[in-house]
Amino acid sequence: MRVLVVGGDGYCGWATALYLSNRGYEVAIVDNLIRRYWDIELGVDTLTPIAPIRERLQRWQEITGKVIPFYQGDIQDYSFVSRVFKEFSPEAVVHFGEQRSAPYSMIDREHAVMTQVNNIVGTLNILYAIKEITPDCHLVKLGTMGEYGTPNIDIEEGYITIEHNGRKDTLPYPKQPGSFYHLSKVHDSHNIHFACRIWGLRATDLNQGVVYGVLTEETGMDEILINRLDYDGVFGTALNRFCIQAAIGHPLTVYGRGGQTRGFLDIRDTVRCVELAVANPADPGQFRVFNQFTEQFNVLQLAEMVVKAAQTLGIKAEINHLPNPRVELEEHYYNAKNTKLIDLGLQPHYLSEALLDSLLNFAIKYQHRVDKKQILPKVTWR
Ligand code: NAD
Ligand code: USQ
Repeated sequence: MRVLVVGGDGYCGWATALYLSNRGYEVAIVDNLIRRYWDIELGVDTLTPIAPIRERLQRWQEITGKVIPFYQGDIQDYSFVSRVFKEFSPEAVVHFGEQRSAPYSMIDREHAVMTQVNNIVGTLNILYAIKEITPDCHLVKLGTMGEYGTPNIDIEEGYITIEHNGRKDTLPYPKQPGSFYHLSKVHDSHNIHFACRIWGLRATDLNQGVVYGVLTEETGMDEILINRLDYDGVFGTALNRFCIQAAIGHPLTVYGRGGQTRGFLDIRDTVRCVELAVANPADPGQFRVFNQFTEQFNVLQLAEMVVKAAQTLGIKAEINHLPNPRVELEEHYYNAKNTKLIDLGLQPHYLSEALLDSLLNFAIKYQHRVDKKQILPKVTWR
């Protein structure tokens, strides 16, 4: 099957492109490398030294004999998108190619506008390219668990059945996202749902939780294939940040009380979930939503697990409750469903001492690359 991985130079996209290629899918990558530019804009860098995309792909070919064509361009440019669709004729598109940091989207008006235009226009162009060029192609779109927010009722997978004034319907689950970034995902979901309804497109929205970890079978094959691992206050995410902070002796940055609960998953499960969605496509006209996470934790629990794992490596880590730079509930009910991917065959890698050890050791190996000035959060929501 021909699979186009949009955003294939990024954290989830790179791991997924190699995983699918290794399993015999014919993969091509689209990316405009803007993420590497955003790092430069912010003066931050990944913990791991990532090679230029063409060098990465060359190495992959040398090791496996598999060729992954690379299309460099911006999916906001429809002439570029349509050229790629005509040339590659994808049977599935896995779309990771967005600005994905909540803090980045909250820096100021320019960054909020840029995030929403980039994400919503890019996705719309992909929807039009599918409709006009490859109408049977299945869109697998990366959404986020953050679309739902933290409601005081159970979170369903995309839809909820409601009885109102004696009538009953199954409707899109209410959305209460927590940043202009998370809002861009809500807008995308509405556009994709609409395109499925009016044009009969097939799509799966993967509402992914926070991803952790860095190694997958493929990215661990060679130093040149190494994946990115962000630790800074804008692009770094909770558990990855805590491990790197512990490794360099920085107090763990729990925002506020730390009762914020989220869904989490190992990057090895990200790649598998995407494959499951690709291998089991939605029907024409169907807009499926899968909640893509394997476990729920609150951030204080995660920090405590990292402190404990660090101790066994002889590192004394401590937790610092910082004033929360975000506007979010710090104590709340949270119970999200996540059975659809399990039903398709996902066998989760649950968070373990072994994974924390490996992340801590990874961070120790590259600790000389950490810029301590980039750890504390600088962007506030207010
Ligand atoms: P990333 O920033 O590492 O990768 C995104 C890639 O998309 C980058 O290589 C970037 O250059 C590319 N890109 C962005 N805009 C583009 C455009 N207009 N045209 C072409 N390429 C473009 O992000 P990630 O962590 O790999 O996340 C990938 C997707 O998964 C995102 O949509 C994100 O919202 C979603 N997601 C990520 C996480 C997580 O914890 N990392 C969790 C849930 C959902
Ligand atoms: N947090 C801390 N300390 C930190 C970093 C974060 O306490 O040092 C807290 C945040 O306040 C928040 C929670 O941890 O309550 C998660 O924050 P995060 O930065 O790890 O993740 P988030 O901003 O939600 O965004 C990440 C990805 C995004 C994806 C989202 C999935 O960057 O692309 O959509 O995870 S979800 O959280 O399910 O919406």
